[in-house]
Amino acid sequence: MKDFELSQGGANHQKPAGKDDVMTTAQGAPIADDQNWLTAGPRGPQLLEDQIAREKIFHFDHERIPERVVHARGYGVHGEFELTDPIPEFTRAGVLSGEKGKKTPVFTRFSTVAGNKGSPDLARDVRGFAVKFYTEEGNWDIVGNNIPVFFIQDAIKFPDLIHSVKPAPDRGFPQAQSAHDNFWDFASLSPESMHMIMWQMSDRTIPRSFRFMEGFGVHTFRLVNAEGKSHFVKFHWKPKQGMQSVIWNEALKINGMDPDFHRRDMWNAIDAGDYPQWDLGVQIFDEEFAENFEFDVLDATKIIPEEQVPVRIIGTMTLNNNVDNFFAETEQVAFCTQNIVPGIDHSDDPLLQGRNFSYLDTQLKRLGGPNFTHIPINAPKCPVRHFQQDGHMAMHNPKGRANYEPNSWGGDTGEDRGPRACPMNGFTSYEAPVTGPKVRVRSETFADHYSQARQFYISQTEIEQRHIANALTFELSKVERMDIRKRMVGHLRHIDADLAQAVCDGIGLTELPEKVPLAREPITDLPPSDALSILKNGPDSFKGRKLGIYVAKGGDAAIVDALKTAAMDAGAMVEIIAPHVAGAELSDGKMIEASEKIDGGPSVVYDAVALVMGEDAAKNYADDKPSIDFVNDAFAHAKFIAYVPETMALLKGAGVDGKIDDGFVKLTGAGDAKTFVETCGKLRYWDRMAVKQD
Ligand code: HDE
Repeated sequence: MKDFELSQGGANHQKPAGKDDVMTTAQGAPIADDQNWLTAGPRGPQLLEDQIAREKIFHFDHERIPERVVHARGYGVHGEFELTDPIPEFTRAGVLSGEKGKKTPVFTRFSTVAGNKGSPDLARDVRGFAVKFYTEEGNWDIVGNNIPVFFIQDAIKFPDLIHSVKPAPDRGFPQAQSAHDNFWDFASLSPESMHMIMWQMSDRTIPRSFRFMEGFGVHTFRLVNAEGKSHFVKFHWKPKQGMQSVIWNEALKINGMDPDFHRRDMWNAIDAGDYPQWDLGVQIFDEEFAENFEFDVLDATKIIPEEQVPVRIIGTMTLNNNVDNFFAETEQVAFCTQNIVPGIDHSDDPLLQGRNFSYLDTQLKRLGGPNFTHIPINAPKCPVRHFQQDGHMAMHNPKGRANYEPNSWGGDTGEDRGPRACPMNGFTSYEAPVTGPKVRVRSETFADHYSQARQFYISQTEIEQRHIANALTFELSKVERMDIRKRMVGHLRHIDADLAQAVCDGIGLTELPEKVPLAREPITDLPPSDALSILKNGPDSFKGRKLGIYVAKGGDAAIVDALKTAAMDAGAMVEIIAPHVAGAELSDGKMIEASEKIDGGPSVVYDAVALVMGEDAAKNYADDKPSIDFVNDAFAHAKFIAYVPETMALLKGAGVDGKIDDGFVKLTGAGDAKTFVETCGKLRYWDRMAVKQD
């Protein structure tokens, strides 16, 4: 190759364009050289005349659109919803009342709330769970979260809540964290947030995967049937994969190791054909129940326990298709709570009503104009007919003269006269009576802030309760102002005395602070609800989970093989980790390829681990820090660990040789591999944590 060619910036070394792949400008003009700006002489100034370079840079300069003001970091996936138990008696919406087996395409976007677009996936945060159903009667969005309640009761408080949790305006940090003064200042001055705080401090906010979390519509909505009769409804998504979370110490390490942990997990699962599924459940109740319920069903800081109104499963969502283009789909998708279809209606929940304004408004800013429904990801898959016209980027433009109604163009058909409203099939609002003076007050029925916070706490297993206490201790220890810390403990005293004491001790207060004044005396004898615990709703198999096998020279090839087979038979994924990226030579003299070098494949990214290496190799890595961390972390995070006896030196190096408990499985032959994978179905050996605090 001549020096001259090398100096052409690479363009000339590529295979030349064929007949059908000639690069063009956005105006369609063919390009001869896209790698060198036109200059006056080889060393002279660049010429502004170069329309090709200018167009390329111009477009690049405008690649970004404003990120979402909340839920900026998200990940979207396509799928379908199958109706398994139609409910025409409650709603006329075809998506829920059509034939059994009816399928509706969906697009689902999971997200974190507080962090910016580039923040790590495992921030302690609420997860967004937004589903767009492309129904035959228009788009219906359930814009929900993975927690069934919210911090505030009135939408007017939302900017304050979000300002408080986002980076402080003067210093611009902390990013994607609630562990700071501003957030806890706001929360401790907003007693209504206490129920949500319990959920937020639980392991719900550090899910192992989007695949392993629940989703909730949060608000009470209405279902309206063909006769116009209305019932209230709450929507639930229940993961068929079971629920699972990580431990806080794991979350911190995963964020460093793989900030894309959740999106990678989703992409890989779908790519591998392991499609995650959620059942759609509804809690349906009438006005009479609403009137007799202990709390106001319009208050989004309250749940309706499943024991009181069972969740009826009516369909299943399967996510089975990754996006083709992240920007076009995940970034441009525009969810709106006001996207409902005939048969579904809003309630008067003051949080929902405010959202109905906010979502449409925010899309205008983010997507640049009123025609964002023309973008394919937002476009309904049913016919769209109206007289709206023009505006930025109008893609679908009507033909003909009629662009208003009433009009007398054309005959009786829509062809020339355009569309007409349809009183029979069109959307009609439920005629809920409205009375009362115009007031700016919070309803008295919203005044109890602690009863369900307590109910949530007492519904947790001991280990989960400890995690809540630890999370509160961690977060409040990052709060510098003592009065804020104390105020928070003053709230906790209304929730649970032991919890308040544990946090009080944890953050080093010498005496329990005063209880904060109550707006209403809480109910202290609400029964626990098993549905609120993650551990009581985990899976009972290792399906969809990931086994990491750390191999090194001389590892028993038959055992590695048996582990792989057993894990794959159970529907789990397997990754091989080795000291070198090239892999390792096993006992059969053959090289096994590694997916990760030990430094890049710490045990925190696996659900269970196995150690298979020869005796010399184990001795060799017994003082290797990444190898020690691999074992140590797996042990500390209560993971199941399989090991061949030859790895004893490594276990010793990691200081766990004297602590072998029932969470360890010794692999003496290929048969033990199956036992190990079956044991892994429990996901963690929690007893280890009962002895030792994490
Ligand atoms: Fe949102 N929220 N929100 N929110 N929200 C947005 O809309 C807002 C609330 C939720 O993947 C924004 O398109 C207000 C509750 C999800 O694209 C914005 C209030 C719940 C997503 C907005 C709330 C949610 C958003 C920002 C107080 C659970 C991401 C960008 C009443 C039920 C959707 C956007 C996606 C996004 C406003 C409270 C869930 C600004 C005013 C409660 C999952 O419009």
